[in-house]
Amino acid sequence: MTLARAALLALPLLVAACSSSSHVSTPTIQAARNFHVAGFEPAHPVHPGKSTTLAFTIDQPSGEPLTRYRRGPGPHTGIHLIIVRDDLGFIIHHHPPVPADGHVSDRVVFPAPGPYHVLVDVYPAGISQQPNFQLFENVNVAGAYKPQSLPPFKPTVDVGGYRITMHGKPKLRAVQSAFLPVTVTDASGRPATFRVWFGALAHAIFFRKGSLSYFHTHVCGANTPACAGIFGNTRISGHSSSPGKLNVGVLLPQSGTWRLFLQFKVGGKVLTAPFTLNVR
Ligand SMILES: [Cu+2]
Repeated sequence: MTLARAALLALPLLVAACSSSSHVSTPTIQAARNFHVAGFEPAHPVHPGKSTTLAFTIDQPSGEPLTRYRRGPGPHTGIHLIIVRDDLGFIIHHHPPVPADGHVSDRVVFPAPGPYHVLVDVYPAGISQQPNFQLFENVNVAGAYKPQSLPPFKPTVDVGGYRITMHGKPKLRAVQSAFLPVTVTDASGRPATFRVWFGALAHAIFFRKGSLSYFHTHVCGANTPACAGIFGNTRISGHSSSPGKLNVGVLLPQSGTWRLFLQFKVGGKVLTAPFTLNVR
């Protein structure tokens, strides 16, 4: 493994501690070095707009497939598949079920041509020193690809008939926790009612432009057991106690330009609101 690759691996693991519900102050990169993705499909370029089988097994250091995953309520279980195009123009977020033999198979529609970064966030059972870790794959989607540059920060995003507004321009600094106040209203201006989706009221997924470093927090409510996560000694999961309001916790490890994909379920559908954030 090259040094750069090792550093890349270490960063997502460091921040991954946030998405754990246990107390983590000394993250380790050991597990990611020893576990790996086996038999990944698709092995060849695929076509945009077509349902594609994405399949793999996580192999343990012993060479045996990992078959025991954390289960139960809350978002910190099983396998999370988070796929972004390298320019952060698209995101796909699935929690595919893991069958008894550990062989995961999912159907994915890649929306447009280009290179995609496939992040597998793994929550194994019975590894107390490390609640989760990430592994990576790539998929090439055939066709003409021109990377899109990220738009500057905009406080308001309209998606799926809803309006998502971030209040106050965020002043973010690397390795400093902060909360971003967000409101969501429907077409008539009424506060949206959030439904629990993958164990949380909202998922805040952050990727850094260029390096694709990753960070993930949740917004929890009264009806989301095991949702909160702790990073070091800092509780950074957000909370929502009234309709239409989300307080999004953030703690980014590096300066740079980040894309936040804020995802939640309202009116029977999952919406994704992207925001560009600058971190000093
Ligand atoms: Cu999540």
